[in-house]
Amino acid sequence: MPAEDTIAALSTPPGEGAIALVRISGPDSLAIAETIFRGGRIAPRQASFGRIVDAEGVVDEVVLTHFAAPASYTGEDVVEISGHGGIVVSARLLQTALAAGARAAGPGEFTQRAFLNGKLDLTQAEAVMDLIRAQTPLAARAAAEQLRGRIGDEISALREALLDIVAHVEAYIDFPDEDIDPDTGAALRGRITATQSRIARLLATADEGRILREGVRLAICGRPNAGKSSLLNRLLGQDRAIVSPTPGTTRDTIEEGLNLRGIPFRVIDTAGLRETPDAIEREGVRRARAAIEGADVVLRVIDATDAAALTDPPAAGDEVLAINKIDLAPAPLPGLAISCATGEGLEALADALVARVRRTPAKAWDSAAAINARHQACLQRAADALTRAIAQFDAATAPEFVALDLRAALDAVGEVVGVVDTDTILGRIFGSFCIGK
Ligand SMILES: Nc1nc2c(ncn2[C@@H]2O[C@H](COP(=O)(O)OP(=O)(O)O)[C@@H](O)[C@H]2O)c(=O)[nH]1
Ligand SMILES: [Mg+2]
Repeated sequence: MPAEDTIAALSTPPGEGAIALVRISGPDSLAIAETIFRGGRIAPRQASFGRIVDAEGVVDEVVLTHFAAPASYTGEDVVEISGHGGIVVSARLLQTALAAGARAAGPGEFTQRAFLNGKLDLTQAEAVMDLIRAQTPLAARAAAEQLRGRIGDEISALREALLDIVAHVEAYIDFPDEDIDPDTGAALRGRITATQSRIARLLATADEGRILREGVRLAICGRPNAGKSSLLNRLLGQDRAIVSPTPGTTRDTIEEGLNLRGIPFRVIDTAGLRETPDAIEREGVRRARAAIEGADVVLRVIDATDAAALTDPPAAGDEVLAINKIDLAPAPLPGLAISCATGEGLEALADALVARVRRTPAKAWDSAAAINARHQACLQRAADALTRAIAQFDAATAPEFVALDLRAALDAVGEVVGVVDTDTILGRIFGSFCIGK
Protein backbone atom coordinates (compact mmCIF):
# COMPACT_ATOMS: atom_id res chain seq x y z
CA MET A 1 0.00 0.00 0.00
CA PRO A 2 2.28 2.82 -1.18
CA ALA A 3 1.50 6.25 0.21
CA GLU A 4 1.08 8.99 -2.37
CA ASP A 5 2.31 11.87 -0.31
CA THR A 6 5.71 12.69 1.07
CA ILE A 7 6.09 13.46 4.75
CA ALA A 8 8.74 15.39 6.65
CA ALA A 9 9.50 15.98 10.31
CA LEU A 10 12.22 16.96 12.72
CA SER A 11 13.42 13.61 14.09
CA THR A 12 15.65 14.99 16.83
CA PRO A 13 14.19 16.66 19.93
CA PRO A 14 13.57 20.40 19.61
CA GLY A 15 16.19 22.35 21.51
CA GLU A 16 19.88 23.07 21.32
CA GLY A 17 22.19 20.22 20.37
CA ALA A 18 25.07 19.33 18.12
CA ILE A 19 22.90 18.10 15.28
CA ALA A 20 19.28 18.34 14.16
CA LEU A 21 17.92 15.80 11.75
CA VAL A 22 15.05 16.40 9.34
CA ARG A 23 13.68 13.25 7.82
CA ILE A 24 11.71 13.13 4.57
CA SER A 25 9.94 10.00 3.32
CA GLY A 26 7.79 9.32 0.28
CA PRO A 27 7.87 9.28 -3.49
CA ASP A 28 8.89 12.97 -3.80
CA SER A 29 11.64 12.99 -1.20
CA LEU A 30 14.44 12.90 -3.76
CA ALA A 31 12.84 15.65 -5.89
CA ILE A 32 12.38 17.78 -2.78
CA ALA A 33 16.02 17.22 -1.79
CA GLU A 34 17.19 18.24 -5.23
CA THR A 35 15.12 21.43 -5.04
CA ILE A 36 16.48 22.60 -1.71
CA PHE A 37 20.04 21.16 -1.65
CA ARG A 38 23.15 22.67 -3.28
CA GLY A 39 26.36 20.72 -3.10
CA GLY A 40 27.63 17.21 -3.81
CA ARG A 41 25.75 14.72 -5.93
CA ILE A 42 22.86 12.95 -4.12
CA ALA A 43 23.16 9.18 -4.42
CA PRO A 44 21.70 6.26 -2.46
CA ARG A 45 23.74 5.04 0.52
CA GLN A 46 25.97 8.05 0.27
CA ALA A 47 26.40 11.12 2.42
CA SER A 48 26.63 14.41 0.55
CA PHE A 49 27.89 17.66 2.01
CA GLY A 50 26.27 20.90 0.94
CA ARG A 51 23.80 23.66 1.83
CA ILE A 52 20.04 23.87 2.16
CA VAL A 53 18.71 27.01 0.48
CA ASP A 54 15.34 28.71 0.44
CA ALA A 55 14.10 31.78 -1.45
CA GLU A 56 16.08 34.07 0.86
CA GLY A 57 19.36 32.21 0.64
CA VAL A 58 21.35 29.70 2.67
CA VAL A 59 19.50 28.08 5.58
CA ASP A 60 22.25 25.80 6.87
CA GLU A 61 25.29 23.73 5.97
CA VAL A 62 24.25 20.10 6.11
CA VAL A 63 25.09 16.48 5.41
CA LEU A 64 22.39 14.81 3.36
CA THR A 65 21.86 11.04 3.14
CA HIS A 66 19.58 9.25 0.75
CA PHE A 67 18.09 5.78 1.28
CA ALA A 68 16.41 4.56 -1.90
CA ALA A 69 13.20 2.51 -1.62
CA PRO A 70 12.81 -0.18 -0.45
CA ALA A 71 16.08 -0.19 1.51
CA SER A 72 15.05 2.40 4.07
CA TYR A 73 13.39 2.62 7.46
CA THR A 74 9.96 3.26 5.94
CA GLY A 75 10.51 1.19 2.82
CA GLU A 76 10.01 4.41 0.80
CA ASP A 77 12.53 6.84 -0.66
CA VAL A 78 13.99 8.57 2.36
CA VAL A 79 16.21 11.64 2.63
CA GLU A 80 17.75 12.66 5.92
CA ILE A 81 19.21 16.09 6.38
CA SER A 82 21.59 16.60 9.29
CA GLY A 83 21.99 20.26 10.09
CA HIS A 84 23.08 22.31 13.07
CA GLY A 85 21.09 21.65 16.18
CA GLY A 86 19.54 25.00 16.94
CA ILE A 87 15.90 25.74 17.61
CA VAL A 88 15.54 28.32 14.81
CA VAL A 89 17.80 26.72 12.22
CA SER A 90 16.22 23.26 12.58
CA ALA A 91 12.72 24.73 12.30
CA ARG A 92 13.81 26.53 9.14
CA LEU A 93 15.27 23.32 7.68
CA LEU A 94 11.93 21.61 8.18
CA GLN A 95 10.06 24.63 6.85
CA THR A 96 12.17 24.55 3.68
CA ALA A 97 11.33 20.89 3.10
CA LEU A 98 7.63 21.60 3.66
CA ALA A 99 7.68 24.59 1.31
CA ALA A 100 9.19 22.33 -1.36
CA GLY A 101 6.21 20.00 -1.25
CA ALA A 102 6.42 17.73 1.78
CA ARG A 103 3.60 17.45 4.32
CA ALA A 104 4.25 17.62 8.06
CA ALA A 105 4.27 14.07 9.42
CA GLY A 106 1.93 13.05 12.23
CA PRO A 107 3.10 11.17 15.32
CA GLY A 108 4.61 7.79 14.46
CA GLU A 109 3.86 8.18 10.76
CA PHE A 110 7.31 7.04 9.62
CA THR A 111 7.04 3.85 11.65
CA GLN A 112 3.45 3.38 10.52
CA ARG A 113 4.67 3.47 6.91
CA ALA A 114 7.43 1.01 7.80
CA PHE A 115 4.71 -1.31 9.13
CA LEU A 116 2.42 -0.83 6.14
CA ASN A 117 5.35 -1.51 3.80
CA GLY A 118 6.18 -4.73 5.64
CA LYS A 119 9.47 -3.52 7.14
CA LEU A 120 8.25 -4.22 10.68
CA ASP A 121 5.42 -6.21 12.19
CA LEU A 122 3.20 -4.57 14.76
CA THR A 123 5.12 -5.90 17.77
CA GLN A 124 8.32 -4.48 16.30
CA ALA A 125 6.67 -1.14 15.63
CA GLU A 126 5.56 -1.01 19.26
CA ALA A 127 9.08 -1.97 20.34
CA VAL A 128 10.44 1.15 18.63
CA MET A 129 8.48 3.33 21.06
CA ASP A 130 9.22 1.01 24.00
CA LEU A 131 12.93 1.36 23.26
CA ILE A 132 12.70 5.14 23.08
CA ARG A 133 10.70 5.31 26.32
CA ALA A 134 12.71 2.67 28.23
CA GLN A 135 13.69 4.00 31.65
CA THR A 136 16.17 1.30 32.62
CA PRO A 137 18.72 -0.90 30.81
CA LEU A 138 16.53 -3.94 31.47
CA ALA A 139 13.50 -2.33 29.83
CA ALA A 140 15.68 -1.22 26.92
CA ARG A 141 17.01 -4.74 26.46
CA ALA A 142 13.50 -6.20 26.40
CA ALA A 143 12.43 -3.59 23.83
CA ALA A 144 15.51 -4.31 21.71
CA GLU A 145 14.70 -8.03 21.76
CA GLN A 146 11.14 -7.30 20.71
CA LEU A 147 12.39 -5.01 17.95
CA ARG A 148 14.58 -7.85 16.74
CA GLY A 149 11.42 -9.92 16.34
CA ARG A 150 11.54 -12.06 19.45
CA ILE A 151 7.79 -11.83 20.09
CA GLY A 152 6.80 -11.38 16.44
CA ASP A 153 8.58 -14.62 15.49
CA GLU A 154 6.86 -16.59 18.23
CA ILE A 155 3.48 -15.17 17.17
CA SER A 156 4.14 -16.01 13.53
CA ALA A 157 5.01 -19.58 14.49
CA LEU A 158 1.75 -19.74 16.46
CA ARG A 159 -0.18 -18.50 13.45
CA GLU A 160 1.41 -21.12 11.22
CA ALA A 161 0.43 -23.86 13.67
CA LEU A 162 -3.14 -22.52 13.87
CA LEU A 163 -3.42 -22.16 10.09
CA ASP A 164 -2.44 -25.79 9.75
CA ILE A 165 -5.09 -26.88 12.21
CA VAL A 166 -7.75 -24.71 10.56
CA ALA A 167 -6.86 -26.11 7.14
CA HIS A 168 -7.19 -29.60 8.53
CA VAL A 169 -10.59 -29.00 10.09
CA GLU A 170 -11.87 -27.15 7.04
CA ALA A 171 -10.89 -30.07 4.86
CA TYR A 172 -13.55 -32.09 6.67
CA ILE A 173 -16.09 -29.37 5.98
CA ASP A 174 -15.30 -29.48 2.28
CA PHE A 175 -15.52 -33.26 2.18
CA PRO A 176 -18.48 -33.99 4.43
CA ASP A 177 -18.58 -37.68 3.51
CA GLU A 178 -15.28 -38.34 5.18
CA ASP A 179 -15.69 -38.75 8.92
CA ILE A 180 -12.84 -37.60 11.14
CA ASP A 181 -11.29 -40.88 12.18
CA PRO A 182 -10.54 -41.14 15.91
CA ASP A 183 -6.76 -41.16 15.44
CA THR A 184 -6.74 -37.98 13.42
CA GLY A 185 -9.23 -36.49 15.83
CA ALA A 186 -7.00 -37.13 18.84
CA ALA A 187 -3.95 -35.74 17.04
CA LEU A 188 -5.88 -32.63 16.06
CA ARG A 189 -7.11 -32.10 19.60
CA GLY A 190 -3.53 -32.54 20.84
CA ARG A 191 -2.32 -29.86 18.47
CA ILE A 192 -5.00 -27.44 19.64
CA THR A 193 -4.05 -27.94 23.29
CA ALA A 194 -0.33 -27.65 22.46
CA THR A 195 -1.01 -24.31 20.76
CA GLN A 196 -3.00 -23.25 23.78
CA SER A 197 -0.03 -24.01 26.08
CA ARG A 198 2.25 -21.91 23.92
CA ILE A 199 -0.20 -19.03 24.21
CA ALA A 200 -0.36 -19.56 27.97
CA ARG A 201 3.44 -19.31 28.20
CA LEU A 202 3.37 -15.98 26.39
CA LEU A 203 0.50 -14.76 28.55
CA ALA A 204 2.58 -15.56 31.63
CA THR A 205 5.06 -12.83 30.64
CA ALA A 206 2.40 -10.09 30.75
CA ASP A 207 3.11 -9.05 34.35
CA GLU A 208 6.79 -8.77 33.64
CA GLY A 209 6.03 -6.82 30.47
CA ARG A 210 3.93 -4.33 32.40
CA ILE A 211 6.66 -3.96 35.01
CA LEU A 212 9.32 -3.36 32.35
CA ARG A 213 7.20 -0.77 30.59
CA GLU A 214 5.53 0.96 33.52
CA GLY A 215 7.62 -0.06 36.51
CA VAL A 216 6.96 -2.09 39.65
CA ARG A 217 4.18 -0.41 41.63
CA LEU A 218 5.71 0.00 45.06
CA ALA A 219 3.44 1.50 47.74
CA ILE A 220 5.06 2.88 50.88
CA CYS A 221 2.62 2.52 53.74
CA GLY A 222 2.55 2.56 57.51
CA ARG A 223 1.36 4.57 60.48
CA PRO A 224 1.47 8.37 60.42
CA ASN A 225 4.94 9.77 61.17
CA ALA A 226 6.74 6.46 60.57
CA GLY A 227 8.97 8.18 58.03
CA LYS A 228 7.30 7.14 54.77
CA SER A 229 7.79 10.47 53.02
CA SER A 230 11.36 10.67 54.32
CA LEU A 231 11.98 7.26 52.81
CA LEU A 232 10.50 8.28 49.46
CA ASN A 233 12.82 11.30 49.41
CA ARG A 234 15.80 9.15 50.40
CA LEU A 235 15.08 6.61 47.66
CA LEU A 236 14.66 9.36 45.07
CA GLY A 237 17.65 11.33 46.32
CA GLN A 238 15.57 14.50 46.31
CA ASP A 239 13.09 16.29 48.55
CA ARG A 240 9.96 15.34 46.68
CA ALA A 241 7.46 14.90 49.52
CA ILE A 242 6.93 17.19 52.49
CA VAL A 243 8.39 15.72 55.67
CA SER A 244 7.17 16.98 59.01
CA PRO A 245 6.83 15.88 62.62
CA THR A 246 3.10 16.62 62.33
CA PRO A 247 1.26 13.33 61.74
CA GLY A 248 -1.11 13.43 58.76
CA THR A 249 1.10 15.71 56.66
CA THR A 250 0.90 13.56 53.51
CA ARG A 251 -2.68 13.49 52.31
CA ASP A 252 -2.55 12.88 48.59
CA THR A 253 -0.63 9.96 47.15
CA ILE A 254 2.65 11.01 45.54
CA GLU A 255 4.05 8.93 42.71
CA GLU A 256 7.56 9.05 41.25
CA GLY A 257 9.69 6.90 38.97
CA LEU A 258 12.78 5.23 40.39
CA ASN A 259 15.46 2.93 39.04
CA LEU A 260 16.68 0.33 41.54
CA ARG A 261 19.43 -1.98 40.29
CA GLY A 262 18.11 -1.62 36.75
CA ILE A 263 14.49 -2.39 37.57
CA PRO A 264 12.02 0.45 37.06
CA PHE A 265 9.74 1.25 40.01
CA ARG A 266 6.78 3.57 40.43
CA VAL A 267 7.07 4.54 44.07
CA ILE A 268 3.89 5.74 45.72
CA ASP A 269 4.07 7.60 49.02
CA THR A 270 0.78 7.40 50.87
CA ALA A 271 -1.03 9.02 53.74
CA GLY A 272 -0.45 7.28 57.07
CA LEU A 273 -3.15 4.74 57.83
CA ARG A 274 -5.26 5.87 60.76
CA GLU A 275 -8.79 6.82 61.75
CA THR A 276 -9.17 10.57 61.42
CA PRO A 277 -11.97 13.14 61.68
CA ASP A 278 -10.33 15.26 58.93
CA ALA A 279 -12.24 14.74 55.65
CA ILE A 280 -9.23 15.46 53.44
CA GLU A 281 -6.95 13.14 55.35
CA ARG A 282 -9.69 10.49 55.27
CA GLU A 283 -9.71 10.75 51.48
CA GLY A 284 -5.92 10.40 51.62
CA VAL A 285 -6.26 7.23 53.68
CA ARG A 286 -8.79 5.91 51.16
CA ARG A 287 -6.31 6.60 48.34
CA ALA A 288 -3.54 4.98 50.35
CA ARG A 289 -5.60 1.81 50.69
CA ALA A 290 -6.32 1.84 46.93
CA ALA A 291 -2.58 2.24 46.21
CA ILE A 292 -1.77 -0.67 48.52
CA GLU A 293 -4.47 -2.71 46.81
CA GLY A 294 -3.03 -2.06 43.35
CA ALA A 295 0.64 -2.38 44.34
CA ASP A 296 3.00 -5.11 43.19
CA VAL A 297 5.02 -4.70 46.35
CA VAL A 298 4.04 -2.98 49.59
CA LEU A 299 6.79 -1.46 51.70
CA ARG A 300 5.57 -1.02 55.27
CA VAL A 301 7.53 1.43 57.37
CA ILE A 302 7.53 1.04 61.15
CA ASP A 303 8.83 3.63 63.57
CA ALA A 304 11.40 1.96 65.83
CA THR A 305 10.46 4.30 68.66
CA ASP A 306 6.76 3.46 68.40
CA ALA A 307 6.24 0.53 70.74
CA ALA A 308 2.68 -0.06 69.53
CA ALA A 309 3.69 -0.24 65.86
CA LEU A 310 6.44 -2.75 66.62
CA THR A 311 3.80 -5.24 67.67
CA ASP A 312 1.82 -4.81 64.41
CA PRO A 313 1.30 -8.16 62.67
CA PRO A 314 4.29 -9.30 60.58
CA ALA A 315 4.64 -8.83 56.85
CA ALA A 316 2.22 -10.86 54.79
CA GLY A 317 2.28 -11.71 51.12
CA ASP A 318 3.77 -8.91 49.11
CA GLU A 319 4.84 -6.79 52.06
CA VAL A 320 8.40 -5.80 52.80
CA LEU A 321 8.93 -4.49 56.34
CA ALA A 322 11.40 -1.72 57.15
CA ILE A 323 12.03 -0.55 60.70
CA ASN A 324 12.89 3.13 60.48
CA LYS A 325 14.56 5.61 62.84
CA ILE A 326 17.01 3.06 64.22
CA ASP A 327 19.28 6.02 64.97
CA LEU A 328 16.82 6.68 67.82
CA ALA A 329 16.35 3.05 68.83
CA PRO A 330 17.77 2.19 72.25
CA ALA A 331 18.66 -1.41 71.33
CA PRO A 332 19.39 -3.21 68.03
CA LEU A 333 16.19 -4.38 66.36
CA PRO A 334 15.63 -7.46 64.24
CA GLY A 335 14.63 -7.21 60.59
CA LEU A 336 15.44 -4.64 57.99
CA ALA A 337 16.55 -1.73 60.10
CA ILE A 338 16.95 1.62 58.37
CA SER A 339 17.39 5.25 59.18
CA CYS A 340 16.24 7.96 56.83
CA ALA A 341 18.16 10.40 58.97
CA THR A 342 21.58 8.75 58.55
CA GLY A 343 20.99 6.66 55.44
CA GLU A 344 21.82 3.46 57.26
CA GLY A 345 20.34 0.25 55.86
CA LEU A 346 19.01 1.85 52.67
CA GLU A 347 21.23 -0.20 50.36
CA ALA A 348 20.07 -3.40 52.07
CA LEU A 349 16.47 -2.20 51.66
CA ALA A 350 17.01 -1.64 47.92
CA ASP A 351 18.45 -5.16 47.67
CA ALA A 352 15.46 -6.60 49.50
CA LEU A 353 13.00 -4.80 47.21
CA VAL A 354 14.78 -5.95 44.07
CA ALA A 355 15.00 -9.51 45.40
CA ARG A 356 11.27 -9.45 46.09
CA VAL A 357 10.48 -8.30 42.56
CA ARG A 358 12.74 -10.84 40.94
CA ARG A 359 10.84 -13.48 42.84
CA THR A 360 7.43 -12.20 41.76
CA PRO A 361 7.19 -13.21 38.11
CA ALA A 362 8.77 -16.60 38.51
CA LYS A 363 11.80 -16.62 36.25
CA ALA A 364 11.06 -14.62 33.18
CA TRP A 365 13.50 -11.80 33.98
CA ASP A 366 16.25 -13.39 31.94
CA SER A 367 14.10 -14.12 28.91
CA ALA A 368 13.87 -10.41 28.12
CA ALA A 369 10.81 -10.91 25.97
CA ALA A 370 7.58 -9.91 27.58
CA ILE A 371 4.26 -9.06 26.02
CA ASN A 372 2.42 -5.77 26.48
CA ALA A 373 -1.19 -5.14 27.48
CA ARG A 374 -2.42 -5.15 23.88
CA HIS A 375 -0.72 -8.48 23.13
CA GLN A 376 -2.17 -9.82 26.36
CA ALA A 377 -5.74 -8.86 25.37
CA CYS A 378 -5.38 -10.45 21.91
CA LEU A 379 -3.78 -13.62 23.24
CA GLN A 380 -6.39 -13.97 25.97
CA ARG A 381 -9.09 -13.84 23.30
CA ALA A 382 -7.20 -16.45 21.31
CA ALA A 383 -6.87 -18.72 24.35
CA ASP A 384 -10.60 -18.38 25.09
CA ALA A 385 -11.48 -19.19 21.48
CA LEU A 386 -9.31 -22.31 21.65
CA THR A 387 -11.02 -23.38 24.87
CA ARG A 388 -14.34 -23.11 23.04
CA ALA A 389 -12.92 -24.99 20.04
CA ILE A 390 -11.85 -27.86 22.29
CA ALA A 391 -15.28 -27.96 23.93
CA GLN A 392 -16.93 -28.13 20.50
CA PHE A 393 -14.48 -30.80 19.52
CA ASP A 394 -15.23 -32.90 22.59
CA ALA A 395 -18.96 -32.46 22.09
CA ALA A 396 -18.44 -33.79 18.56
CA THR A 397 -20.37 -30.89 17.04
CA ALA A 398 -20.13 -30.20 13.32
CA PRO A 399 -16.59 -29.27 12.22
CA GLU A 400 -17.99 -25.91 11.08
CA PHE A 401 -18.32 -24.83 14.70
CA VAL A 402 -14.82 -25.94 15.59
CA ALA A 403 -13.50 -24.09 12.53
CA LEU A 404 -15.34 -20.93 13.55
CA ASP A 405 -13.62 -20.83 16.95
CA LEU A 406 -10.26 -21.72 15.43
CA ARG A 407 -10.67 -18.84 12.96
CA ALA A 408 -11.43 -16.51 15.86
CA ALA A 409 -8.24 -17.67 17.59
CA LEU A 410 -6.27 -17.19 14.41
CA ASP A 411 -7.59 -13.65 13.95
CA ALA A 412 -6.80 -12.76 17.55
CA VAL A 413 -3.24 -14.06 17.26
CA GLY A 414 -2.82 -12.30 13.92
CA GLU A 415 -3.92 -9.03 15.47
CA VAL A 416 -0.82 -9.13 17.70
CA VAL A 417 1.50 -8.76 14.71
CA GLY A 418 -1.00 -6.86 12.58
CA VAL A 419 -1.77 -9.35 9.82
CA VAL A 420 -5.56 -9.04 10.00
CA ASP A 421 -7.51 -5.89 9.35
CA THR A 422 -6.27 -3.73 12.16
CA ASP A 423 -7.13 -0.23 10.96
CA THR A 424 -8.82 0.68 14.19
CA ILE A 425 -5.90 -0.30 16.39
CA LEU A 426 -3.32 1.34 14.12
CA GLY A 427 -4.44 4.85 14.97
CA ARG A 428 -4.19 4.08 18.65
CA ILE A 429 -0.69 2.63 18.48
CA PHE A 430 0.96 5.16 16.20
CA GLY A 431 -0.94 8.07 17.68
CA SER A 432 1.18 7.74 20.83
CA PHE A 433 4.46 8.05 18.94
CA CYS A 434 6.79 11.02 18.70
CA ILE A 435 6.62 13.16 15.61
CA GLY A 436 9.52 12.30 13.32
CA LYS A 437 9.72 8.64 14.34
N1 LIG B 1 15.61 10.54 63.83
C1 LIG B 1 14.96 10.20 62.73
N2 LIG B 1 13.87 10.90 62.34
C2 LIG B 1 13.22 10.53 61.23
C3 LIG B 1 13.66 9.42 60.45
N3 LIG B 1 12.80 9.30 59.40
C4 LIG B 1 11.89 10.29 59.51
N4 LIG B 1 12.13 11.03 60.62
C5 LIG B 1 11.32 12.15 61.10
O1 LIG B 1 10.02 11.68 61.43
C6 LIG B 1 9.05 12.68 61.13
C7 LIG B 1 7.98 12.12 60.21
O2 LIG B 1 8.57 11.86 58.97
P1 LIG B 1 7.70 11.74 57.66
O3 LIG B 1 8.62 11.27 56.57
O4 LIG B 1 6.95 12.99 57.39
O5 LIG B 1 6.71 10.59 58.07
P2 LIG B 1 5.39 10.03 57.33
O6 LIG B 1 4.23 10.65 58.05
O7 LIG B 1 5.42 8.57 57.52
O8 LIG B 1 5.46 10.44 55.90
C8 LIG B 1 9.80 13.84 60.54
O9 LIG B 1 10.02 14.80 61.55
C9 LIG B 1 11.10 13.23 60.08
O10 LIG B 1 12.16 14.16 60.07
C10 LIG B 1 14.82 8.70 60.88
O11 LIG B 1 15.28 7.72 60.28
N5 LIG B 1 15.41 9.13 62.05
MG1 LIG C 1 4.23 11.49 54.78
